[in-house]
Amino acid sequence: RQTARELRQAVSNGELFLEYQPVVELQSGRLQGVEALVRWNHPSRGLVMPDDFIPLAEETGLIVGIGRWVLHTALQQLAQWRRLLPADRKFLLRVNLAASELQSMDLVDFVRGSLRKTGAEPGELVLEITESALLSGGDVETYSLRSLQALGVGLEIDDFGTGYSSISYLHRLPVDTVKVDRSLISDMADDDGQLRFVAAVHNLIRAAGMDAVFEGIETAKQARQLQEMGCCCGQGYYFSRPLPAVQVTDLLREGR
Ligand code: G
Ligand code: G
Ligand code: MN
Ligand code: NA
Repeated sequence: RQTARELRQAVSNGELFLEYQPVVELQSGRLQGVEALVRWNHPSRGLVMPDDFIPLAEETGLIVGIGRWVLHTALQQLAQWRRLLPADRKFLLRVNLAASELQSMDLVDFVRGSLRKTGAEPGELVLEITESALLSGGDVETYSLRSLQALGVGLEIDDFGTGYSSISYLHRLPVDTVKVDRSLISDMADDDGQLRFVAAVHNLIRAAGMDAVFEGIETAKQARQLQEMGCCCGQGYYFSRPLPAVQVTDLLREGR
């Protein structure tokens, strides 16, 4: 088990790195963008995945520094990809935001500063926030969300369907898109009831004025079913695992 001291050093020692998982447009098969996912290259234990250190980072408050490193590093990478892409090509960078990052008073200033320094447009950035973080929001969180929206940054509910998923909140939350949790689609391919349920969830999201991204797509059949529902975008091992930045660069060079 990792200690707080090790995790604190991980940031300053440069032991964290990012991978990027493609988000694919289901109709065209092209990349709509990528989600940045942090990993820890531990000096003795080797690769440590976020599920094994993000909870500790949240408990200790280290998540704020880690989150800023992630955001700035990913935006710098986006600026490099931007140089390869035609000016009119839409390409979105998704970054996960932990609940406690939203509570930080200067989050919005940091995001604004990081966008300016890297030259990224606010509309190229989407921040993924879990339902529970969105719903537990106090004044600071609400202020942060409204300010980020005013800045032009996209906001997305992450892991939709795993928290309370209160339908009454869906159309009131200040978010633009919904990332539906992979547990919702896992049985869809061989369960008609589940397939109808997923279609209903998609309709609900559309009725709330938002777009849905489905994650955890592992088979061609799931991808086709979601495409036939008219879903915009998806993410999952069927399309690609999380990749090192250079491999995303290769995909973009190939015109994907
Ligand atoms: O990369 P992987 O699929 O193992 O990610 C597991 C979990 O860790 C996911 O829920 C993801 O949201 C979270 N996670 C990955 N990178 C980050 C990050 O940079 N910040 C935060 N807050 N969570 C992350
Ligand atoms: O919670 P969040 O959506 O941020 O986390 C994304 C996590 O989901 C990452 O850990 C990523 O490795 C994982 N993931 C991405 N695609 C798939 C998939 O198709 N199947 C499964 N089981 N996990 C996936
Ligand atoms: Mn996510
Ligand atoms: Na998710």
